[in-house]
Amino acid sequence: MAAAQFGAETSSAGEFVRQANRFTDRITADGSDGVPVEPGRYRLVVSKACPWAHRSLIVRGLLGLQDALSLAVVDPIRDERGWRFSLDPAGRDPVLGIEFLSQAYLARDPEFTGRVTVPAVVDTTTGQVVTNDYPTISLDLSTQWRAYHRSGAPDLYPAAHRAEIDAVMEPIFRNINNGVYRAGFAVSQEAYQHAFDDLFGELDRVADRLATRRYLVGDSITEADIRLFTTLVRFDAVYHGHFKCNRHKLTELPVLWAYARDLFQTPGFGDTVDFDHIKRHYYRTHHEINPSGIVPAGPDLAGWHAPSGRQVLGGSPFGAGTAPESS
Ligand SMILES: N[C@@H](CCC(=O)N[C@@H](CS)C(=O)NCC(=O)O)C(=O)O
Repeated sequence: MAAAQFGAETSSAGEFVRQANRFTDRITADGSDGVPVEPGRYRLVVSKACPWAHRSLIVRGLLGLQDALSLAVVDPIRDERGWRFSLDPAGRDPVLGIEFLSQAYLARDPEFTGRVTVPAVVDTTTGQVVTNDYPTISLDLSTQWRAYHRSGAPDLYPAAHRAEIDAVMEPIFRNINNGVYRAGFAVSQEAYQHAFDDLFGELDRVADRLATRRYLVGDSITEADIRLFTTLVRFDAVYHGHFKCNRHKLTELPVLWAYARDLFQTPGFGDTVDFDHIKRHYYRTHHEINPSGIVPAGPDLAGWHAPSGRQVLGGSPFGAGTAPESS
């Protein structure tokens, strides 16, 4: 949205400064934050276009939480009223009975004036949004919803590796996940260049790390890989052109391209990727940077299915767990 992207979230130096997440209640096993884990009570609202929402979609599927936590998917095209449930019959979410995600935000806080964002978790008993705090949504699915994980669910945030996972994820968030937005939404040449340098510097560092290890931390997939994947999978389709992140395409970075393909071909990853939603969302809703709204026809996606050759690095995707049946 114009006002948000080039107004409240733009610094005087022309940098994109992401708004803080407004609702941060945590749904916990012991209910310590007032909202206890309860199967069937909450609804995860995602856009398949959105990298932050995509994390929670992947985690929910890998952990087999589909029956415990239901899913609503918004239309990738926001209109001036924001995210819409226009993919659903009669344009309403069948569980929440609302047409716009903003209704759940306003049910929680009638004064809310920030950006209405996905992912969001809504309490179906009140119709109110509980949290839009994307970093904790996915981690809490791993740590707080254990009682409802499928048998064989992987441990995506293993206690023994948490410090390392957190340390690896921090610069990935700053320079890569949010870095592409900092490049794309910069409104000064300096701010753009800074974001661009941070982004490709970090991609180079991460590629070095992944040259000899199949996954970012330990021998199996963790939350860190999921967070990196959701940006990499969008890279050539949107960030390279639309956000001007064009030192290289992902397909020109051999280690990262093979790593991303390896994950894409892992059950629970590629089957959650919707390139149509991704492309239409970015190119058609960021009017300031793509006024024509033309959605590029490329890139050719066939390469995502080429073998990665990464198995030789060892490790196993789900550690002591098993692959999900379908996400
Ligand atoms: N909640 C975070 C991250 C989630 C986020 O930005 N989601 C995007 C989609 S990728 C969104 O919902 N944008 C709505 C808007 O810009 O109005 C934030 O506020 O920055």
